[in-house]
Amino acid sequence: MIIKAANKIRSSEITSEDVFLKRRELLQAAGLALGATTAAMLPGAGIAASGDGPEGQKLDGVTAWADSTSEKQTPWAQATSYNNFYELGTDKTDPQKNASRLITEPWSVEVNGECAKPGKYTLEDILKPHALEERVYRLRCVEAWSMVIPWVGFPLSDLLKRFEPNGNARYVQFQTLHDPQRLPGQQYPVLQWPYVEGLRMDEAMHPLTLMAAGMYGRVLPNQSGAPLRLVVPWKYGFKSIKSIVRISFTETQPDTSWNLSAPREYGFYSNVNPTVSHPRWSQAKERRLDGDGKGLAALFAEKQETQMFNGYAEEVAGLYSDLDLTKNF
Ligand SMILES: Nc1nc2c(c(=O)[nH]1)N[C@H]1C(S)=C(S)[C@@H](COP(=O)(O)O)O[C@H]1N2
Ligand SMILES: [Mo]
Repeated sequence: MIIKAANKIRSSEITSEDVFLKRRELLQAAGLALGATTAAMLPGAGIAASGDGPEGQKLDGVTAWADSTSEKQTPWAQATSYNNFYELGTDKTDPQKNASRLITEPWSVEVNGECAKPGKYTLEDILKPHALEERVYRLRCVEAWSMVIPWVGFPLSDLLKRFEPNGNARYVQFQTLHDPQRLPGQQYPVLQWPYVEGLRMDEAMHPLTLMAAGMYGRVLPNQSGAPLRLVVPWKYGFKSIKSIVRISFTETQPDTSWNLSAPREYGFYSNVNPTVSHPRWSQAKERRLDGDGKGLAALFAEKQETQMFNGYAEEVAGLYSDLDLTKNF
């Protein structure tokens, strides 16, 4: 791969990066940037992946899902060094640097709201009844880059059914761990913490919606959202909330972090849609991160067309037949 000199990159290729560069400048101006050296090496069940190949505990008994994409996969080294996880820093390379701060043991998930089986479930309670599947999905960030990742998990619907949602449950909200020691980015007001996301109940119960506990055959590395994260492949990446500690069944549409932060730019639905531009940049194309570089080398990845619903239109378009997708973006 030819690495272009920075001054030869057309501005149209880097528009999406302006956003995070600007956020970093703002943070630095305020004296709030996360130092790369703040990450203390503390013990924990999760891992802070930093090498070239898959690291972490191997997951046993994983079966291959029949409908995985056969597109070239994002190499592990790239998938774990170019991340959005603002609780571990706002630069793409920060989550890897700060990953060891996130201690994931013990871990529990609180389930509440409109269901018959609310309560506090340990990670083991959550995982135990479910057979693990490997599903290779595309994940596309609203910043116009995408990856192809072999996730390991199980359908979210199988988990939600266990809590017996009642007739009032029309939505489900998810919340990330709130702990500024283990997630030091929460010491800075970049977003309202904790990070929250939500789905309509039919979206949550859709067979493509995955609760992931691993990737590349191993437990999730911390920067990827250990120990439990959502993967909603037809929606922009920010819907795929990481390090989940709470699941709430609600009657009304729940708050979501990016909608709270910038409602004009990020709607509740956030379906990947090449025909609806973000107010500040196009969504027609994406940089596919499937090369060999690490970290910011991703900025030079090849561009390709973005597909409606990220290529999952056949499966999910029917969920939105009653909605005007330019209004419900
Ligand atoms: N808690 C939390 N979850 C999050 C984020 C975040 O900042 N905090 N970023 C989101 C965004 S914008 C994207 S694109 C994906 C990135 O997932 P990846 O790092 O595994 O590629 O995580 C999403 N989940
Ligand atoms: Mo994103």
